[in-house]
Amino acid sequence: MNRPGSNARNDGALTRRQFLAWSGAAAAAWPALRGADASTTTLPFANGTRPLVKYPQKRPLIRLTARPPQLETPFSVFNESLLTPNDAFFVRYHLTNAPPPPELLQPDRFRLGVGGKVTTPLSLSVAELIAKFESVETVAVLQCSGNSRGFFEPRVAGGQLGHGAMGCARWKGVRLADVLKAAGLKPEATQILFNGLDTPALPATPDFVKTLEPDLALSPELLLAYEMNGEPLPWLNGFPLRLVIPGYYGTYWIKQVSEITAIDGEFKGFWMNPGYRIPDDPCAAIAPGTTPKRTVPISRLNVRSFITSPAAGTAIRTGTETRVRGIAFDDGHGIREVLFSDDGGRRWQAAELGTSLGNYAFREWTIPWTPSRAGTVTLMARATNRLGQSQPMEPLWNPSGYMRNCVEPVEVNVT
Ligand SMILES: Nc1nc2c(c(=O)[nH]1)N[C@H]1C(S)=C(S)[C@@H](COP(=O)(O)O)O[C@H]1N2
Ligand SMILES: [Mo]
Repeated sequence: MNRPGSNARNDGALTRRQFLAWSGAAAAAWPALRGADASTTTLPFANGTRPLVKYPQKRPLIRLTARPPQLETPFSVFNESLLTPNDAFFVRYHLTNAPPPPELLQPDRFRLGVGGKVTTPLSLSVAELIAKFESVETVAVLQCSGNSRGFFEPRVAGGQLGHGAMGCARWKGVRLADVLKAAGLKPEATQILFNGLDTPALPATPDFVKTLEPDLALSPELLLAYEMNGEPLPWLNGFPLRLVIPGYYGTYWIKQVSEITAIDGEFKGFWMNPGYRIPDDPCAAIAPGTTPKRTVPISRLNVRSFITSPAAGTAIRTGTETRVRGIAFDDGHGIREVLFSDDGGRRWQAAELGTSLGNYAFREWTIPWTPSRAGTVTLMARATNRLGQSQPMEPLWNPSGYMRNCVEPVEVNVT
């Protein structure tokens, strides 16, 4: 299948013909969208075997559920480049009728509506958004709240994900703040609601609606994005328009966003409460197996780092220099330091940080390493951001399996 807009004009708006070029096959696939099984892979925890499945515009990805599509990026992709390729970027939807069918996404049909407590309600096509508002770019990590949930002990309900529900992309779009200013938020607006075109199969299932406080929604960093890594968004990542909220968990990054509504009062929707809440505690953690007394909506990313090379289980020869490589990120303060240990965390050495693609991006780090003794060796990385926030050595626990950020040991075989 063609990418949407493989021949798109540089302004990101697709012509009707370009849209039809990719959407025909997508529309045919939609009624029974489940991808084509390629092979299987096994994530490193109990019941971790998953099919690798090929979806439209995607290379084979690790499938967690077929309907709605939940696809995870194979971890080796994070060793290939700092920007996660569009065809390898993870996919998460909640509702059965997702992604929305291509006919709803046609350039002459899709509209973004802005209404509620505003002085001037708007209804705009993507081309009109691009024509009326300045476009800007930002490189930012998108990570699901439940990334790495499969490693929780004791285990928790929810998608048993490895580390592949994250990715870093260059997003291009118009500023949400500019659009909200054009609509004119009324002073009584206390929350802004965001809804996409995906819908539940049953009326009893709550629609996926998320809210932001006006202060955050008016921050110049938030985008209504129409491009990802220089191309129109893939269908499964929100084509033709999605919200980008650098530094915040993916749950707020509404895809196929079609309705923005300013309200007074507090939205009571399921996906804000009880959905996507964390213990009201500085570490978002409680004693394993217990229930939190108070919860708050999940918000900003914590600090994480990963070793992407060598991969777990790699055989390495004593006395041979290898370059250990990995990535680190936080919620936008920026990574200050990554430390590396080859003895299970007793001694640490500073790794070298690569070029920064911006404070919200994956930051590459490397360190030369020459193993000196044979056997199973445990490698570790630990990042600290510019606020001094770092990663715990032991995992923290909460009942939804959110925000895992402990040091992730990688065992290699030195021969
Ligand atoms: N319309 C819509 N947008 C959505 C969701 C959804 O179910 N529907 N899921 C959210 C969640 S929880 C995540 S983690 C991100 C995932 O973005 P991706 O599929 O592009 O990786 O989308 C968010 N936006
Ligand atoms: Mo998510």
